[in-house]
Amino acid sequence: MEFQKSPGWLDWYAGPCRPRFRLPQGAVDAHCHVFGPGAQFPYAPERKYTPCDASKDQLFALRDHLGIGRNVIVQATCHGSDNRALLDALRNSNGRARGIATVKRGVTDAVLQEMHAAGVRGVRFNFVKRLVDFTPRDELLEIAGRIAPLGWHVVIYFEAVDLPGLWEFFTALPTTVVVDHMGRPDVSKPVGGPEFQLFVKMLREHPNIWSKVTCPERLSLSGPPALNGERHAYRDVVPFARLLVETFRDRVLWGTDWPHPNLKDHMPDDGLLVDFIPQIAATPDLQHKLLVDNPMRLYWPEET
Ligand code: 0GY
Repeated sequence: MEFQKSPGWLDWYAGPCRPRFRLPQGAVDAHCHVFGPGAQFPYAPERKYTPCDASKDQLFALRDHLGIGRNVIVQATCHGSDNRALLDALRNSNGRARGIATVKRGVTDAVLQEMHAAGVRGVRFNFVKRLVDFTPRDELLEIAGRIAPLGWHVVIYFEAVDLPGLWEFFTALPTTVVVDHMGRPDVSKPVGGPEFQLFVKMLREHPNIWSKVTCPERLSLSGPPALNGERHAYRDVVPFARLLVETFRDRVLWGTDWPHPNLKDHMPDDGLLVDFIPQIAATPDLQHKLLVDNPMRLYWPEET
């Protein structure tokens, strides 16, 4: 099948620099995706965007180029609940990738078991309205109840303004819960203001909730260095990520978000995203927890 990518969509950047920051041995990219290729793994009819292809081989090449050890591949909404591209990537990773799937109510135990064998360790619930249609809460709770006995967790994606209405649902989930992209704060608002502090309160009061400190390129208003002439990229995101890394040091994860879906103003150089890490995790100890200890405990507990 031929797919035409959505207008304005930027392709991922094929010439990333080699990072100056030396990642610790075995660092995990805990948030990335594969897209298709559409000819082999068609995009879902219900998708809200059509991406450019981004194959498992291209992801694994980036992993090796950046000095990353392992990946956690997150099912992207353009594939709906058809997890074939994800499973294919996991099965071809030599055990160096785990996955987060999207499933529907009624998924059979046999399918869940098959996914577990391939390396799936969680499901994603998406509340970002431009990406997905609404799914009733009782359906999500039913899915959470089904995956909990497998030791899987729930990944949630939402925007900061929607947290008050979602709070009760999130804090009632029976599993470990991992929040994508710091709950998408509006970084033009103060880090100590009510919006981000509500998110911090949720983590403080609920030790089963973790956060990815990902996507400075998506959240930033100050932008990358080439646009604003500053030495450091994504300066306005730093205080948010840093606060989480320092306060919840055992519950934070880092990832590239490659191939960076839905970016329309600039596409980051993934090498520079690696160089961003010391700004948000300033000591070798914090870096090791963020990049190795935490993701290994969550995704490869048998090796820790
Ligand atoms: C991300 C962010 C986005 C997209 C998706 O599954 C997706 O389509 O997650 C976004 O558009 O903000 O995590 O990749």
